[in-house]
Amino acid sequence: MPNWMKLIEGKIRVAQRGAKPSAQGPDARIPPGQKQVSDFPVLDLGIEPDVRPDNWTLRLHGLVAHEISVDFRAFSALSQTTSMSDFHCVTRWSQLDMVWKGVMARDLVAMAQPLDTAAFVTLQGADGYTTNLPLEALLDDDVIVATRVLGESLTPEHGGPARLVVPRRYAWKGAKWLSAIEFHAEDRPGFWEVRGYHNDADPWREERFSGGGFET
Ligand SMILES: Nc1nc2c(c(=O)[nH]1)N[C@H]1C(S)=C(S)[C@@H](COP(=O)(O)O)O[C@H]1N2
Ligand SMILES: [Mo]
Repeated sequence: MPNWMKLIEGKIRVAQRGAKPSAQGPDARIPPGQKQVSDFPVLDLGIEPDVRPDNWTLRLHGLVAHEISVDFRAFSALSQTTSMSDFHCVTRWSQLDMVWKGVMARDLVAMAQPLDTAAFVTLQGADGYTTNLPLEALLDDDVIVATRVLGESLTPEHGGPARLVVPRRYAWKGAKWLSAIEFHAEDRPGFWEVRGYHNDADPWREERFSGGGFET
């Protein structure tokens, strides 16, 4: 069994048991069932792909009028935005006031010009990871393809050179080492979504797992 499979087995078991709804905590900025941290933990499949600024590219393809592929130099020449948001991981930690810098996802989408039939996207990481979103969610004004966080370049373990950040969803929707955004007419559940994680992943509605079962 490959190493990454062992690493995720426990998380799959938890997803299949489901989670009891939690009470809202005292801090209105912390979603139910979450605890505040400040050490920005690392969470992934345990596969760190060999992507660096000199070999990274991001491709937008599928149901688009203009397929595009940008390398790090071209990406850095696009209009850069700084965006502050809170980061909520389904494993129950939240880190507030993350400051991300990069290109708004909606600016990249505008370059590719999705067809009218495009309604969902797959976000692909260079480690083989995938996750899915409605196209609409990618267009929110806080969704960013980030190359920097808290004033530093993104480290490889946090998805550098570039990763997606989707503040209104649990953090698994933000693919690290973002390598492609594919546009589809139909929704295609990603790596965790096919393994029992909730398709929508709204931390405020505590959409952790899709099964109705409760954690024991
Ligand atoms: N490519 C890729 N992106 C990924 C993951 C992964 O395994 N591979 N893990 C996701 C999960 S489960 C979480 S909680 C966040 C964690 O981001 P961090 O390691 O920067 O804290 O990345 C998400 N993006
Ligand atoms: Mo996660």
